[in-house]
Amino acid sequence: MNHKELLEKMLLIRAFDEKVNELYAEGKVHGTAHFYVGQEAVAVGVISALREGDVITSTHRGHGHAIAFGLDIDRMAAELLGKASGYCHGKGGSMHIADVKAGMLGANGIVGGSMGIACGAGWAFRRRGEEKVAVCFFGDGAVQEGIFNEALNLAAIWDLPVVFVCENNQYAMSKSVKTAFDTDTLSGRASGYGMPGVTVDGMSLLEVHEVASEAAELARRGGGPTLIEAITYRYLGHSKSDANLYRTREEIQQWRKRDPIAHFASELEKRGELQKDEWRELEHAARERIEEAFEKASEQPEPEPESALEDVYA
Ligand SMILES: Cc1ncc(C[n+]2csc(CCOP(=O)(O)OP(=O)(O)O)c2C)c(N)n1
Repeated sequence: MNHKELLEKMLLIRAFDEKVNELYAEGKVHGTAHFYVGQEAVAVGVISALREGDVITSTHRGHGHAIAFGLDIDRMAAELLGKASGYCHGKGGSMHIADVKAGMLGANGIVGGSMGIACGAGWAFRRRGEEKVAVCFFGDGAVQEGIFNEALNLAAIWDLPVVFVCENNQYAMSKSVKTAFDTDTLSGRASGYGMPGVTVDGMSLLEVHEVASEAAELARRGGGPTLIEAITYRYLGHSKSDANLYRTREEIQQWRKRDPIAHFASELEKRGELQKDEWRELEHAARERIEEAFEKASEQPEPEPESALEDVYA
């Protein structure tokens, strides 16, 4: 993908989650959802470093990972509206979007839950002798889960081709990383497992891409896992119901000034890869595409009541 296409991906992710946020407010989406707005450079920076056949595992905040991985926006929109043409036939919602065949091994409502899945995928690649990589996305809150220790240790001792990507968006619900950790970086934990750890500016797509490319290549060559910490920020609340009482408006404004999309667009303008303000047209096109997806989805049929027990067990 060229730089302009990467920018377009980030714009699509933003437009998608802004739209979902709006639809919630209108009572048109049920259940809950967690928005990726502000974090787009992480998903797009990491996933653009992958190759055909690589896989990812995602989180409760998974729309950005899914779109960056190339999932079908129409089917995602249909899932959010509870329609039969959605990824889970309208019965899973936001936190169960997956396309296992394509290599998107699933959003996950269990914080840290996908770390074991990523190790399993990495183990399968090793056993089959395939030069493929599993990327595992998770938040700063997940670093405090027991599975973090188990998964990172196993990945290290078995040299699994797994890239652990911690999206440090500064909060786990209302808990600030400043009070949850007494360390300068979360990537520092990597040394306890004997794997490389690196902290990167998660608002910079190019920096994320570079670090992720190195980690993926190391894993592909049999060099084992890496822990990447991407410093980022979620602009919107933890989920649809969040009054943002644990942080100030000023803090949000400060982070918005470092917006990953505006930052990357101006970088491309400087390089002459984009005309001045051309990204505003791309933004408009992304919004139109998302409007179209939700419009189409709203016309799709609901799942049949008889199908309620289908797809429940594997
Ligand atoms: C095992 C588990 N514990 C608690 C929860 C409730 N919960 C949902 S999201 C969340 C915060 C997760 O924070 P973080 O991992 O930093 O991700 P972020 O929401 O910031 O993207 C919690 C505690 C859960 N879903 N699963």
